[in-house]
Amino acid sequence: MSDDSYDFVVVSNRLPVDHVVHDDGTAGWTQSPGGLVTALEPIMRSTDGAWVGWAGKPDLDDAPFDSDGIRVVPVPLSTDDVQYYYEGFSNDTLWPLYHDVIAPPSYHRLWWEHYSSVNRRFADAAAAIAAPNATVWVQDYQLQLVPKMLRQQRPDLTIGFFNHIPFPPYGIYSQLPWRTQIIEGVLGADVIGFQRTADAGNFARAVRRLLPYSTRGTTILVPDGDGSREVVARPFPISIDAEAFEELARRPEVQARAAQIRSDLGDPQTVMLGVDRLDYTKGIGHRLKAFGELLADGAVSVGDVVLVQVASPSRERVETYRQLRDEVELTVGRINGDFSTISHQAISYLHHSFPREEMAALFLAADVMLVTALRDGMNLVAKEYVAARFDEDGVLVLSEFAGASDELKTALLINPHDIGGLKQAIVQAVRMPRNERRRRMRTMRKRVSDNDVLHWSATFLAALREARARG
Ligand code: GDG
Repeated sequence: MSDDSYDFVVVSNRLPVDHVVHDDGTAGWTQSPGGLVTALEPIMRSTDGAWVGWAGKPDLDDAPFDSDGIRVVPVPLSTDDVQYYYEGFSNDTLWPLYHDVIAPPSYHRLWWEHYSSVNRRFADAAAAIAAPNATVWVQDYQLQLVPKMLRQQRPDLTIGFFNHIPFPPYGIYSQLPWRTQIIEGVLGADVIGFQRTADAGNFARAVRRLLPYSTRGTTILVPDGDGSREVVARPFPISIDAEAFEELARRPEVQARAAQIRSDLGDPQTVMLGVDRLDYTKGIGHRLKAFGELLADGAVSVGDVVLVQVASPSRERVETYRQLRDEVELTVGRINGDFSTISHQAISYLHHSFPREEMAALFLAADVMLVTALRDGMNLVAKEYVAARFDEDGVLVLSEFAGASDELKTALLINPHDIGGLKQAIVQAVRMPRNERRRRMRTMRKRVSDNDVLHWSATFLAALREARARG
């Protein structure tokens, strides 16, 4: 290892730090501690790690620097790159396509050109700092060409790729004009991780349809020189730092805040909660429809029940997201107009982001958590709710289209398209006896605590070590 090369390199679209400009005009960096940072921090520190990614604003060109024991290597993006690679190809082509075309994907050759050239820059940046025989872990759908580009430059590296979002069935995936290039890009990795068994299966089927490679179980044989290379493609369901989340929820000030939230809401019998990025994959409209109908039917009534919906702002420069915001806010306004009283609102709608402490307090305050995604890689909110409930109370209503439903089987599992079924589940949740709530929550808590995010990263990295040992 030299001063400027690293044995473990993570490559992701966004860096684990945010670029900020202070009031006095000077610029700096703040930590943005997401789940990925928590998962990778220990290994980053113990193995001399570097993180390659974008700082989140266009036209910055900062030199690499050290942040809390991690080497941070910014990849600059121009305004055009942000528009075409990030907002365009990543968020308006791949995101809707990979989420079962819930919204129509746009296909533009100019966007693809930027996607390829930006992926090339990420690969070059990683290749330049990886030590001989280093391990490089590439994250997510924005960077699917990076594994192959890296391998071409640096065959000595062990390369992992993890897809945080679903991988769609071939009938949908095959729409993509660049479907073969993307598959070949990902196959540059030694280990390819997905959230669910179904995603790994869809990927293997796409490989078989598009390329003459043989697959055996979770192994794909990719031609390499005169022979072939074994690529493993299998599920590694991501998770959260469950212990830290529980610790947060146990803090006296967070518990006091939870009680305050309930009292501010007028001490209803039932607080229901939704927490989502404002994204069309999250099924917010379906949830509102079911709740509105329950109010209209008289199955639940304002004063007894309130729905708190946190919709954190997301991708506001993409037109589909602007339309979604309009639709959601129109529906919330209609339901509140029809059912709220002077003293009680039907829906408390919050279009902001909150600190983690406030999230934990909301989870503690909520009798029923509604996760009604139409398609979701995992859904960490569901796991956070479970981790926060050290009191073994609370009911999780969970879409079977979220990856989390593979593990959280004692949630009330629903099909969000079946509004009748969703309404029944909400009523069941509201009426569920305490011992049934406890029994279901206990089982889910054990699962989330046994399979936390450290388990996730350790399992993936062990698979990478096995790949390296195979040679
Ligand atoms: C993608 C995949 C997969 C949300 N609002 C606030 C806030 N959040 C936090 C939540 C949670 C995270 O953001 C959202 O994670 P999700 O998993 O629910 O969803 P995506 O953002 O779509 O994530 C998803 C994930 O990647 C990981 O692989 O599970 O399927 O789509 O942690 O708590 N946090 C704070 N304030 C907010 O207002 N502090």
